[in-house]
Amino acid sequence: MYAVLLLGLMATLRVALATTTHTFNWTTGWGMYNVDGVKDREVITCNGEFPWPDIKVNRGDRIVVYLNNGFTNANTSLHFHGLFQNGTSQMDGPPLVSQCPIAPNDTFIYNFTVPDNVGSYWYHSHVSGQYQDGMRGTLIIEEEGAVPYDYDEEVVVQLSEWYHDTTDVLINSFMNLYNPTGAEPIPQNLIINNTMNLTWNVEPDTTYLLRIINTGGFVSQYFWIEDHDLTVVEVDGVYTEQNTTDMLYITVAQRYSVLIHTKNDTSRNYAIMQKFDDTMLDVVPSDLQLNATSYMVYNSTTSLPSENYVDELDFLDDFYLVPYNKTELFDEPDYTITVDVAMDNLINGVNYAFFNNITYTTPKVPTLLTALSAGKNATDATVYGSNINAFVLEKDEVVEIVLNNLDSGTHPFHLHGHIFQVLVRDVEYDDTTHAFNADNHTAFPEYPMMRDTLYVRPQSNFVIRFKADNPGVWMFHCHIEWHLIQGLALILIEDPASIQSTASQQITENHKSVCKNVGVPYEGNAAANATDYLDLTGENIQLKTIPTGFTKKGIIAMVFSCLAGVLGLISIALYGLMDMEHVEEKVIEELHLDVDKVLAADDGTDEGANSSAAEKVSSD
Ligand SMILES: *[C@@H]1O[C@H](CO)[C@@H](O)[C@H](O)[C@H]1NC(C)=O
Ligand SMILES: *[C@@H]1O[C@H](CO)[C@@H](O)[C@H](O)[C@H]1NC(C)=O
Ligand SMILES: *[C@@H]1O[C@H](CO)[C@@H](O)[C@H](O)[C@H]1NC(C)=O
Ligand SMILES: *[C@@H]1O[C@H](CO)[C@@H](O)[C@H](O)[C@H]1NC(C)=O
Ligand SMILES: *[C@@H]1O[C@H](CO)[C@@H](O)[C@H](O)[C@H]1NC(C)=O
Ligand SMILES: *[C@@H]1O[C@H](CO)[C@@H](O)[C@H](O)[C@H]1NC(C)=O
Ligand SMILES: *[C@@H]1O[C@H](CO)[C@@H](O)[C@H](O)[C@H]1NC(C)=O
Ligand SMILES: *[C@@H]1O[C@H](CO)[C@@H](O)[C@H](O)[C@H]1NC(C)=O
Ligand SMILES: *[C@@H]1O[C@H](CO)[C@@H](O)[C@H](O)[C@H]1NC(C)=O
Ligand SMILES: *[C@@H]1O[C@H](CO)[C@@H](O)[C@H](O)[C@H]1NC(C)=O
Ligand SMILES: *[C@@H]1O[C@H](CO)[C@@H](O)[C@H](O)[C@H]1NC(C)=O
Ligand SMILES: *[C@@H]1O[C@H](CO)[C@@H](O)[C@H](O)[C@H]1NC(C)=O
Ligand SMILES: [Cu+2]
Repeated sequence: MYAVLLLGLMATLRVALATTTHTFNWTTGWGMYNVDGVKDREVITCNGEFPWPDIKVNRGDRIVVYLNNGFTNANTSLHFHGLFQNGTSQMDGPPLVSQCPIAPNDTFIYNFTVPDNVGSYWYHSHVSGQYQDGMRGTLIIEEEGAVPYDYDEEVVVQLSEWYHDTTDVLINSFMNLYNPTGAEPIPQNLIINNTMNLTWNVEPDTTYLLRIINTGGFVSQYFWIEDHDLTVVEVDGVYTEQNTTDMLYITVAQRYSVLIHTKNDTSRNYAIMQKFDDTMLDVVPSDLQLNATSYMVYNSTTSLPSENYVDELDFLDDFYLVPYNKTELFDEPDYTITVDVAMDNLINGVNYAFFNNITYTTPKVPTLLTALSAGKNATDATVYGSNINAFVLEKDEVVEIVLNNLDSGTHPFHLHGHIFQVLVRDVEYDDTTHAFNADNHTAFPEYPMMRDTLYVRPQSNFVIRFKADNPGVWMFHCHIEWHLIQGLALILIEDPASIQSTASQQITENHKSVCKNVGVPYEGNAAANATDYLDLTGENIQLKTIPTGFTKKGIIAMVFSCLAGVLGLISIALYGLMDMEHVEEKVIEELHLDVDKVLAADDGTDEGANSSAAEKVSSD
């Protein structure tokens, strides 16, 4: 008996010894940096420095981050992208989803282990565009022997786009009546490892595992290295069967690990290329460099290569990748969530993004804290509010999400707390929207690709499945930060009974105090009603839609008349309205109005329409 006890003790000890706690003490702030070598601007610093640190830990380790909000007038939070946070949903990061926002001068303690994730991840602020100002870093989780392929050296590389203005400034003009089409701000450059014109010194005849992480907030990038094969072995923390390609297409938030075997010949150097997916830009300014060149250097005494031209953007389609640990297609779903993605204007003229006509509007209590405090009512989606697209999932059920993109843009969707299988990613048709048809679709793969961020093509659709085996509150959202700000998110409340009954899911004392300091209740339904959870009186809801044709016209008319007044003051390129001659047509088209009717508009005596402005509509 003593022997058994001793053995048990030794086992415990071994686990304890093998597990390291990595403690970080980070304070946010602002500092002036010249990231792209072109312009000095304010960026978000970590303990006064930029960029934010890259983290490397081992599977099973504990990560503790003291995140001190050093901003004077903004809340903050941190999300660890791709981590399952199994049993620690409150450490996931999105404010008003899994935690209270952290007020200035306050500290949130992120405290969790990483038992279930191995591979390439990253962390970033989950508050209105802060990560695009630099509040982000890479996070690699290692495990001896986990990468099922041989390599000599591991190298991380971070890709992003870069703006010369801070996100605050950009949001003000983006979520604006004067930007009725919702044109996203155009970045100034593509950056790599928080710089440009990077030099990567390589050894000959060496196999590198290059972990490529797109920490950007908007555009997808093509990535290739002149005359070098890229052998994909990991996507989003999922090791795959090898697939060799010349070129990758990487959306924001996605990760690819590739094996690269260097040449024996050291007589010359090669171009590392990044290229904008310019189809995602509303306008392409003539001075925008669509492709950025960095250098793979074998020989530092010889010249650097020039840009590498390609005739065709022939990239690997991740749909066809096969996970190394082949997981069979999950069973028929127990629960199917079908969502339509659309962009439209609300009554204030601002362009929003919608899942099923609902633009995510923050509740008064973080959804996880509602789930923890709602008792038996936690299984009733009503308590989470009518404006967050709440779906309650049952323990271990197979969930399918069918996403129909009614919008003409590409969107990379990310699911927190899970990886998912990709059953369908439909092609793009010519200018017509097509929804997924359950009775007529391409065959589902036997061993579907699994990852945590997946793009949908314009006016097309995708179908994904996962198992609800991770109790918690998880966000599913477009990872284009502009679109998240426009409300393109839904919330999954997974197995609320288990959330309530698990000790590690209970709100920590630190979390409670963060809620108190920011003035957000930590109990109650979406309307902060902690006595009657089914009474949603006073909940936050979205603005009204534009009700009828004439009112729409009135709003557009108002936009035009105002535009005329402020044109001198605004940066036209920023709004994607370069081509002013056709701006009216563009707005009419984007607002889905009957063009003939509007252009042949009456003299402005219509109800609701301001007459001089309406004249402006019809006069051009
Ligand atoms: C974090 O650093 C700040 C500033 O140096 C210090 O005041 C604070 O005590 C530190 N917190 C922890 C938990 O180490
Ligand atoms: C990169 O090269 C461009 C073009 O030569 C230059 O304008 C820019 O300053 C460089 N940036 C850095 C960080 O070296
Ligand atoms: C934060 O703390 C500092 C020093 O204690 C104080 O001067 C400042 O007013 C505080 N700021 C806020 C927003 O509470
Ligand atoms: C982190 O969580 C562990 C497990 O609950 C706990 O023992 C430890 O004290 C926590 N650390 C901090 C800094 O809160
Ligand atoms: C990118 O930066 C990281 C450190 O932040 C470094 O370890 C890595 O080697 C760099 N990658 C390249 C290709 O230079
Ligand atoms: C490169 O050099 C190594 C020895 O350093 C040799 O084994 C290998 O065959 C060479 N590869 C090629 C393609 O020449
Ligand atoms: C590097 O390039 C220089 C200049 O072309 C050449 O003289 C030298 O031999 C090269 N070195 C190696 C190690 O290939
Ligand atoms: C790089 O961009 C320019 C336009 O900015 C384009 O003319 C050129 O073909 C691009 N190069 C590649 C490799 O696509
Ligand atoms: C590699 O990807 C291509 C699509 O780009 C696909 O046709 C092929 O089946 C894949 N092969 C493997 C082994 O994954
Ligand atoms: C494959 O699955 C086994 C058993 O679950 C696990 O130990 C291993 O790490 C997995 N390998 C990869 C590459 O995912
Ligand atoms: C969204 O609104 C449109 C127009 O009012 C309606 O036709 C459609 O059925 C709605 N979609 C959903 C999923 O509620
Ligand atoms: C979470 O942990 C439970 C066991 O505690 C396990 O059954 C489940 O598969 C885990 N989920 C994920 C997503 O790792
Ligand atoms: Cu999007």
